[in-house]
Amino acid sequence: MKRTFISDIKEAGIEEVLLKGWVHKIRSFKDFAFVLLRDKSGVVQLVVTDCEKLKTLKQEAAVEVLGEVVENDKAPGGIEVNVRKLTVVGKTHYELMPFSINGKEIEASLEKQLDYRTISLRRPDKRAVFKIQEEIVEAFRNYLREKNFSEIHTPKIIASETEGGSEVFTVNYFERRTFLAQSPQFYKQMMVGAGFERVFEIGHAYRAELHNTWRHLNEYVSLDVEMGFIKDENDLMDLEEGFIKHLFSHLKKTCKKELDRYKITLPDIDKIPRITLSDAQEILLKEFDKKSPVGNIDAQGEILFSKYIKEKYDSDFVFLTKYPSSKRPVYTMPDDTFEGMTKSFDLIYKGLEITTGGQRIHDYKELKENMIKFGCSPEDFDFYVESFKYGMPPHGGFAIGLERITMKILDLDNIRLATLLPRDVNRITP
Ligand code: AMO
Repeated sequence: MKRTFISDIKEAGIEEVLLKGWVHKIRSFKDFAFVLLRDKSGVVQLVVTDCEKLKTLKQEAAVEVLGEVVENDKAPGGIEVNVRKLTVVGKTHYELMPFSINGKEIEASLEKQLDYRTISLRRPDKRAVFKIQEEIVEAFRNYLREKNFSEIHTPKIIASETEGGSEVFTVNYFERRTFLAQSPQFYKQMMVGAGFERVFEIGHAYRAELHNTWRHLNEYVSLDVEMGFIKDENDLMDLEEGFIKHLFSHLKKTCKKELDRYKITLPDIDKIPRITLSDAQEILLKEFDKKSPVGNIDAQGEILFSKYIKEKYDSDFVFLTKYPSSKRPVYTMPDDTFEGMTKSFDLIYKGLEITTGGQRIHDYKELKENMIKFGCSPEDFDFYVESFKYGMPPHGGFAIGLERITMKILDLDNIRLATLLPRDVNRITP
């Protein structure tokens, strides 16, 4: 007999079903028990009358069930299954669960949830986060493929760092000291030049940052885009704005249950405001008496500025544009019209930076000069700089942090809750 997923029982309309899943909860009575069965798609009530079996049945055992579907208004979802045969196919070997997983709220600290990740993820509400995440990836992929972007996979063990700074992990690669990629930056640009023109990558990025905060991971998934033959950075912001619109309509279609579970109503996206960094800094000072660091706004500034944008434009998103050269990586295109500034941007969503992007320098000589100006020697990046000799088109791109956008869509208060198996300063297991 073919297995039926719980969410399909009603639609299948069959009377006899084979179900597989875990024992979510047992409510025993004198000569029967209501057993809630959970699979990846939902929970259904079973009526079990085999008292011998019930004596040994434990919560979270993996089981297979043959039974008859009957309607019952009082049962969750309006149906229940009268069990004819129940077989334990995965025994339990615990005395006490690390924490209860069938209550309304999880009663375990974040650290404990992460220590016992396979247990906390058994909760449908915790797993719902990753359904949303899966659909973000799906929307990213189908939006870009539809626009003629090619999906690429670039190395994560690399010979030289790309984003500057010291936040890079080293790896022993046979006799050599190498690094874990902080971003696919150089490779995505090179592939534009290699003739793919438009590329995207969904892959891990590594940051040896010591920040142990609610928004930082040491390993995260980067949704990267790079596009050739652009006019300027506005083409990139248009592309990302289009993606956000597409994403929200995709999630409304595919994740209704999950969004409802988190009480999230996604707004219709129209235009995302684009404001220069220097204007944003002025607004922060004027409206909130908030001073900003040179060439940036800090985490509290991002929160206050988002508040201002929400009130003024009714938007959860805002692009901050024109960051100074001194605060952007060496590959960033200077802006001729704005002394000392670059054609770059950040996207802030509900008070958190989720994207950095911009136009890149595409001229070989200009790139080399900028590297020297930045105090790094072009020879160290030969493999990258070399590819600019052969007609590199004007290009640019951006990257979205997958866990950050997931966290913000669901209003989670810690990025670890949007990470299957987080890596942070203290955590390297499970
Ligand atoms: P940037 O370094 O700003 O830019 O990273 C892009 C986006 O990646 C996410 N992110 C992180 N998420 C979780 N933990 C971290 N430690 C972390 N660091 C970054 C954020 C951020 O906005 N090469 C450029 C992108 C480009 O210009 O194409 C880059 O990597 O959401």
